[in-house]
Amino acid sequence: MKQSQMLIPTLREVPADADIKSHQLLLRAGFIRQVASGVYSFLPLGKKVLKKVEDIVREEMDKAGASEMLMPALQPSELWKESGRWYTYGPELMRMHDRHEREFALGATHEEVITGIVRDTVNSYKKLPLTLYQIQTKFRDEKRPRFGLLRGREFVMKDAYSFHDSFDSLDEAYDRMYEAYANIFRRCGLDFRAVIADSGAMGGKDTHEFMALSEVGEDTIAYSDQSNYAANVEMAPVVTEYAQSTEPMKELEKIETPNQKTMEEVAQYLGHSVDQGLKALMFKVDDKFVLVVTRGNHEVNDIKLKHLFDASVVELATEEDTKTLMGAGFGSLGPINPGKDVEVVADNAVKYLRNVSCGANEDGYHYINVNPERDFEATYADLRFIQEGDPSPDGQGKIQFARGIEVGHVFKLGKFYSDKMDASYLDQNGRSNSMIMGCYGIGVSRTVAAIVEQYHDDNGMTWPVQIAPYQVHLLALNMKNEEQKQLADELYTQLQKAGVEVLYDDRKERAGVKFADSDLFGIPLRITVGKRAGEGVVEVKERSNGNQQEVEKEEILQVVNQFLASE
Ligand code: 9G3
Repeated sequence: MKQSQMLIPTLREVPADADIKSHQLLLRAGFIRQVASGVYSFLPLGKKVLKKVEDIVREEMDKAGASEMLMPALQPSELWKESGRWYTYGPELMRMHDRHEREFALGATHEEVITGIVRDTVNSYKKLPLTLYQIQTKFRDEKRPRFGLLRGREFVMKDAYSFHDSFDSLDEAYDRMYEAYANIFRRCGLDFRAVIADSGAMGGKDTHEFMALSEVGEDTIAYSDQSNYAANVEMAPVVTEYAQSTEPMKELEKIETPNQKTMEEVAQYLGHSVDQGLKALMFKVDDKFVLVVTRGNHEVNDIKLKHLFDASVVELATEEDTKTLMGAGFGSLGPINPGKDVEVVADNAVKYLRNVSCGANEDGYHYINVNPERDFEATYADLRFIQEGDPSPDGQGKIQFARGIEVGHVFKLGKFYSDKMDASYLDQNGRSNSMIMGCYGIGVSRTVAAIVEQYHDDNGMTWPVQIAPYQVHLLALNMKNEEQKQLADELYTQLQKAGVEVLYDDRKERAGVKFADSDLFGIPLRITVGKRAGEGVVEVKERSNGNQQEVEKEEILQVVNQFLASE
């Protein structure tokens, strides 16, 4: 394609609100353009890349036995009322009325729509298993869209759904999808980990997230330094064996600790390290109030708390509720004589401690010489976030942290939707059963940004060849010079005929502008027609490593094919 005929509005300056590389570079290189907060257009070069990722996804989905379809973004509220999610989702679910005042959701995901279709069209075990997928635009009204394509309000997702008459069949589909995802992200050139994840509000049990490693990722991965164990930090169980402290128990004492609020302040005031103090936080777990006790140096893992109570909503209680229940504010809470309507749970790391401190449930007072086995009742459980250095849950090595961008998520849904929406089938005994489901998502537009996060340098993007918008960037440095123009035109025609994807910079621009744009776009191989055009000699340069060589025009096709074959 000739650049003189394309729209590639490059920007000199980085937009103020773009504070990660992928957002900055995709905007500056004219690959995307913001229309509204969290809403982007894909301009020609960006669209080319998006399509490359989609085509890889399509190939692997088809290979995994899934059939592509396309569902509407406009979803009648009736379906979401059947699943109950019309009422459980808040402002994130974009809703609208049509001209007849009928209510619709703009599709954030398609469990309801696909279950509605399969319920009405599949009624026998003979028709199962069935895996369907689409690549489609999703709408989620994020409160704080940010990081460009990484967290948008309209984005491209591949979502697949599978239907089964047994959990074994679901396991098979799940494993095939898992494998397909690994192929997809490998072919996209991503450095990724599949991590054990939390199924969130989706119900179901097993789920894995595919995380592209990146410092700007919003998720934290806990992985073993000696095995391939990896989990979203929310899910990683703590398997540390705690030993009973052998320190003799001292007499419990109540100490005045005026204006000492934080764990650090109290520990310093009482002259002990933070991990010798108990932290007590009040949570609202569904409609119950729960005081969660951990060591001062640990953090409460609210996902583990949610699973402990099998709750739907877990949030910190307000200070007001806390004062009413406990007679004290946040900085003075403790498990000794808690409010009567408060359930006390404690992390396993607390159980065998001796002579620690905790809030006295009286503002400005703490207890010292607190001994859990003697001084308070609590239900013990694994309630803290795992920390770096903790033993890996698989018993091999120690846990390290990394940050990741969630680019894929696979779920075993079970009967969550088929029960609610009566998607049933007759088994071989003629009995009616709810179908068993799986669902599998890839953030396609998010994957584009994740690739840029892993493939860029100070001058711009450095696309892997299989994802790049074009394979070759052909620059004629001076289009007014007849020799250069002629040689460039000739090479352009020859490369296109050979099926090479060529972007031809035939603009009447200065060489410096052309080189800077070329570095920014990140097309893997650059051919520059310049001063030695008259001798039929051009320069070939690899974008990723800067290797360059002078090449006779007769050798060009062979050099290009050799490069493409080697990537
Ligand atoms: C909503 C809104 C946001 C949502 C959802 C629904 C996330 C929602 C989870 C999923 C699960 C799977 C199929 C593909 C793979 C992921 N955010 N999820 O269901 F209404 Cl506003 O989307 N869906």
